[in-house]
Amino acid sequence: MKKVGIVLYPTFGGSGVVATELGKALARMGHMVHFITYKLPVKLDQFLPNVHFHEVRVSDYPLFEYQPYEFVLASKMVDVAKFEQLDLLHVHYAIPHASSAYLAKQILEAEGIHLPVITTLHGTDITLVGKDSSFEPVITFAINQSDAVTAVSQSLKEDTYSHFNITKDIDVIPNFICPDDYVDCDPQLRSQFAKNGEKILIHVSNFRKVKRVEDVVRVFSRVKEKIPSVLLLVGDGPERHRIEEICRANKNCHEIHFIGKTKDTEHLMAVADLFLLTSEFESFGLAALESMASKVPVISTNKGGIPEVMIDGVTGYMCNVGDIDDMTEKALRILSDPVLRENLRISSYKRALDFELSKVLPKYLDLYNRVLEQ
Ligand code: GMT
Repeated sequence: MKKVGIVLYPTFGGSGVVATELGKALARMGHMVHFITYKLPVKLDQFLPNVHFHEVRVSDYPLFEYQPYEFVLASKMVDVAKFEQLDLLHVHYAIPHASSAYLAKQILEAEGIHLPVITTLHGTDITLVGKDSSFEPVITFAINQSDAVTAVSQSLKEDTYSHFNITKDIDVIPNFICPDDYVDCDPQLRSQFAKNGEKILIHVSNFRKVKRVEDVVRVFSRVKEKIPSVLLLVGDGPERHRIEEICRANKNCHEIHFIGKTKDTEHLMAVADLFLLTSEFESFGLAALESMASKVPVISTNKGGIPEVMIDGVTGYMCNVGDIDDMTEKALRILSDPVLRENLRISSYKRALDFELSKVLPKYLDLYNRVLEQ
């Protein structure tokens, strides 16, 4: 039995979901898991044996214009590591978790306690935030000082080496799904959205610019000219208001449902005929994998790690970023051909099973053992 600290973002992002599900799986195996972050993680919504949550509380001292979260986090890591006698600390997302972990490790070292640190890179920590040169020295240092580093795709591994001066080996451990979490289509729920038998397109994201949600709306607008359809937009974020304004201006709000944030994306995905992932870039594209696990084919872009998850013509189709014509043509092809759609549904699910938890978890456990033997 190992005692593992997991540091993560508790919000609706893929990195938080993966970190939480990993911790839950470790706890089910009998390991003692300690989640450390500033809010209860979205997917940690019920009591589970062997799971503990340690909230990082930043005091609101008026002198600080910016609250020193990194230091409070490092102090919490030290506290939990000492009193729960952690064997290792696994941090998800480099900024600021890897640098706070380095600080915690040094503090513990000074007290004669050795705490190995594993950093998992998820994507935007490297590709967007990480490329901001003001972060660069800290990220490079923190990654190089980690006892082990993983990336969620080969593409992200290569990006990390090309953007930063990394001397450490990076293991690629892909994201995963828990097949039991996915459900079949609920006809009643489906008919709530598709009252007259329309086709259902869906997009799930945090509505950041990188997701190009406007492309989703543009593809949908062209699809519905040919095939009666509705669009479910699930999630929330900086771009949502602008997208809502576009839909209002186009007067198609009655066909586009803004669902907002929900913990239960599985039931919504299961009612859809097609998932659209129009991102400028994805280090992995967990949303595409989740859709495939729901037996819903995907039209995605072909950037970053997406081609490591999607198989063109098998799980849906991949298109160039911003190629609305191609995305529309492929969407119409899928929506108008029930035999093709059924084949894609079956093969998407089959492909998703390549990433099931039972195949990915041993890779993390091997890494934990390796780090503990060092
Ligand atoms: O971009 C997001 O949706 C959030 C971000 C995160 O850290 O939660 O997602 C990144 O990590 C996910 C989990 O590993 C990947 O599936 C996403 O592809 C990646 N996002 C980007 O690269 C834009």
